[in-house]
Amino acid sequence: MRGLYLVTDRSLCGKKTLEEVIIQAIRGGVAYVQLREKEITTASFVREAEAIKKILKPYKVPLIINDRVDVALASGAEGVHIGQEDMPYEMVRGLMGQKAIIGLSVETWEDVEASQKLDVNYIGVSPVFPTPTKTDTKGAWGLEGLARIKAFSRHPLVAIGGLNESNIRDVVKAGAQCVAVVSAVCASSDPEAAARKINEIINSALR
Ligand code: TZP
Ligand code: MG
Repeated sequence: MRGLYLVTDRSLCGKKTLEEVIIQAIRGGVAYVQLREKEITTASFVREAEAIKKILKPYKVPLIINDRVDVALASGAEGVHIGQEDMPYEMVRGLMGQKAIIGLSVETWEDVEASQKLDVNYIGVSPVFPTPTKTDTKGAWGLEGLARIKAFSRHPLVAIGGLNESNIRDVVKAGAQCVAVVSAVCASSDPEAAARKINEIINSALR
């Protein structure tokens, strides 16, 4: 996992459709797209996932579904992102297969320790900074927490929460090779330019 990871939020897209935002973000260099839906029906979620899967295919950008293994399987998505209260990792792996990308959010140090035993593809360090986009979190890791996880964990880290042009360099320097954003791209008036700029910051910090 490396580069910019877009997590979607249709409520932040303003007048644009989610599809438009995703296409623009891909043109700006997004490497992974996670479809995150908390309020739509299963029928709509599956239709949406299939449509986005078609959009991403020519760009070879993997589609990751938040929480829902059934939606991932039904839409042919490459991966699933699970939280601590979702289906347990081993079951997700059993259903999705060896090649799937499976990410797991870590919110506490106990979560980080427990993740060492799991063959997840990445852990989502959640949240790095407090964010209005997701408020049911257990407090923020900060740059020190991120660096502590980097020193301990065997997994690639995806940083998420409150990340934008002003702090992404520090987050990469603290140990995240992959940076996930919601509002910095979805709520931007120009998602392509926003993604391109963030991508440049990540790549220059990784160099
Ligand atoms: N998980 C942890 S923080 C978060 C999620 C989905 C939201 C991040 O949103 P933003 O707008 O990039 O701070
Ligand atoms: Mg979840």
